[in-house]
Amino acid sequence: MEQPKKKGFFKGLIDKISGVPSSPDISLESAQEPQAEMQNTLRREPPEVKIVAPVVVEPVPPAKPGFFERLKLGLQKTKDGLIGRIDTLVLGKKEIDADTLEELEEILITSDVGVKTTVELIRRLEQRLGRNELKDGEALKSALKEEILQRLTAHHSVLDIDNRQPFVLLVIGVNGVGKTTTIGKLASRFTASGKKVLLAAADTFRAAASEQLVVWGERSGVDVIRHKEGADPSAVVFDACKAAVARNIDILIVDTAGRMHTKVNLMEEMKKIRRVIDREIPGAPHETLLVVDAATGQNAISQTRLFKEAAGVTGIALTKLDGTAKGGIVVAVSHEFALPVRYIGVGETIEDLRDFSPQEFTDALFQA
Ligand SMILES: Nc1nc2c(ncn2[C@@H]2O[C@H](COP(=O)(O)OP(=O)(O)OP(=O)(O)O)[C@@H](O)[C@H]2O)c(=O)[nH]1
Ligand SMILES: [Mg+2]
Repeated sequence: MEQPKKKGFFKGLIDKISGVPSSPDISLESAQEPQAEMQNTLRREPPEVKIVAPVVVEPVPPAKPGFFERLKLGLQKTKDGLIGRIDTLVLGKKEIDADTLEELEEILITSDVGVKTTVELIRRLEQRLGRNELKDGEALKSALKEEILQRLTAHHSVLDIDNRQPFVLLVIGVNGVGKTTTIGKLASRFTASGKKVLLAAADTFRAAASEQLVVWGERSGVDVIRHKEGADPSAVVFDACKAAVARNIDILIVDTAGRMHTKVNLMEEMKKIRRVIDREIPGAPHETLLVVDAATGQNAISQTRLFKEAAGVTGIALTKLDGTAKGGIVVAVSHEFALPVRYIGVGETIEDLRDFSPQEFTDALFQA
């Protein structure tokens, strides 16, 4: 028996719109149909096709700010503060002189660029002024940008997790700086890039801490090794290391309780955690990431100093830059402690945790 012919997509569409089923006319058989009828069919088609077009057009989504624009938005307060004040300082100035640099010094220090770094930056700018390189405000701004970029680049390196397996990332810092949130964001990013991630809830200080980590884990389908509230954090870490090896994990991220660098027992607990990790996975942790809240200004500097001495910090994550005008802290922390800033947080969403790039950071700050 002869099978009914299948209609093409296009013909089906025409039928739907015209309400008249198009016979299999425009096929080979239709060549034998009377000519007038065939012309009718052909005459009908073009306007119908025109009607079809708007139906298949997808609605245009509202434009989202691009990656770089988001960074600029996240740094807006610092742009307004630091760069805005520099703009006001040089506005309409015919020439840059020693007084201008003195005022700039004050702006940098009050924007938390740090005394040591500021003094060094101003010395360099004075030298440039002596060489007649700072003709106007724009020249001063671009010289400052260059000097800052140079210092940020000197200590910069991205975290390379590919050279060890499992790579162990230990995350430390005082209360509420954003450790758990940063870990959650990192877990999603590493998972999205195809890595096998495991989390260790070594903050056993309060039950809500491991719950919070589990919620983040669920978002990206990542397991969390956890014990009961009040358990020994070293025991959690021991289990997590065993599991990471057994499951062929790429990166194990260890969340710890917020601790003051001044509390001796908590710092001792940290050392014990490190010893256990090293015993289970020799050479680990491969990175000890200190999370600091950028909005805490000078406290961020003293925390970095003390944790670096006591806990073997190898990299920094600076969070909450979106909430402060004192983003100069990024320069201070990196330059004064010769530590790489690995990540910056410029908001609450996953995309707002950025790999730190000195070039991108200075561009975002200095660009209008
Ligand atoms: N605006 C903003 N908020 C952030 C950022 N990073 C973290 N936060 C917020 O900071 C708050 C504290 O974050 P947590 O991750 O719980 O901090 P923690 O260091 O783990 O805190 P403890 O476990 O209590 O020591 C949360 O409300 C986060 O959403 C950031 O980059 N920008
Ligand atoms: Mg936490």
